[in-house]
Amino acid sequence: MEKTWRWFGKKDKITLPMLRQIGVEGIVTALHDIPNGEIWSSEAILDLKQYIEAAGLHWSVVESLPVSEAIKYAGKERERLIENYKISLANLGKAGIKTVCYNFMPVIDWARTDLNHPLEDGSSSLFFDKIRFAYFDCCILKREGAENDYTDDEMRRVRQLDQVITEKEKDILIDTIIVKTQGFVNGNIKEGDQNPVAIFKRLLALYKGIDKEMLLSNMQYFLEQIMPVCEEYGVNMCVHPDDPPWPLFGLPRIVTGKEDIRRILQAVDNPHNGLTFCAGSLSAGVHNNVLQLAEEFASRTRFVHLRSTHVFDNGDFIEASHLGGRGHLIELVRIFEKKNPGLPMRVDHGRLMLDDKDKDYNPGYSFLGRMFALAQMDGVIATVKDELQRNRI
Ligand code: DNO
Repeated sequence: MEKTWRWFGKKDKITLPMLRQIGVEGIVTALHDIPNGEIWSSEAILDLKQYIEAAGLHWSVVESLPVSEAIKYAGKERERLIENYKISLANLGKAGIKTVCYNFMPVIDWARTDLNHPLEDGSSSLFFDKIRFAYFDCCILKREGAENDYTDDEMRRVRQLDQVITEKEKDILIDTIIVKTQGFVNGNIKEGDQNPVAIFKRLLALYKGIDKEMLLSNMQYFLEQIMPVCEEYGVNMCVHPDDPPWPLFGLPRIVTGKEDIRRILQAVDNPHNGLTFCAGSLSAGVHNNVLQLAEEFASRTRFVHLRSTHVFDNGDFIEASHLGGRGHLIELVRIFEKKNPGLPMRVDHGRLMLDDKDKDYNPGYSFLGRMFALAQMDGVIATVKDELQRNRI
């Protein structure tokens, strides 16, 4: 596997020379300053590419070239936005950047409820608390019919939480679910936006009446339109699974597990229509067996996110050690190195530890925590390669 790292561009506090020192080979990045839906020009792409190369690294993967909402809900802007997307893809292909990660999650990219969940050893990790999430949905957003998406017991606990939650905790919950986790991944809401809850409600309304089948057919349409460009320039698209892999806020989700992934890959059965195998997102769903998914989809995987989760009996989950949890990353590396060797992989997220505190890194994207996880995965990859080589002799 190629060791890559998600880097947020020239303004990232974690610099390219720092990444050289810790054994990173390839860079995963995007033109973060270009608003969703606008064209990535060749000049801007080449400028960043050369900046990366001047540091002795190379731009391995784009994460993400964002898919605008109007493409997902088939709004009237769709054709123009797809044309723009095609031009950006062609410009990337011409520049030799051929792996493009994207997602098709409506309105909200990944979701967590706690960005600093304390661990016994003094470090912290990202956490998803089902009841706090339901609280946001039912009592802050006050989404119509939201209570129907939760069990009676969950609603009882939501009401209990309502008795004790403070205004400050509510603000943090809003900030965590729809602001802090979204802006830096080119999501819909950014820090500093006024009244994020109202913006979020407006976005949700765009999907009224759109069910899973419609979203899937919009995705198929998008992929069919862009495939000729991908073929011409050798660009591989790789969809990121939904995180967490189940419907949120009454919105359809279409990349949640085995059946969904099969359908997408078959609907547009072209090697340029591939998968980002995010072991973290997939493992948060107890319906997913990550190793079976890897066995089945390794040949269509173009990019791997190595991360793991631990899921609690009540449905809460925490981002686990990269050597533990439901991601089974050791065996996962074995499967990929056997079935599709050399794929770019990045450690996805890391704990907040030691000097990471108070650095204001993007949530999940600490320096020391990710460096620690990268070192662990580096060891795993080296061990697996050694095993495979010795077995061949
Ligand atoms: C969060 C990330 C996601 C991912 C996008 C890909 O940490 O895993 O934001 O980058 O969904 O399009």
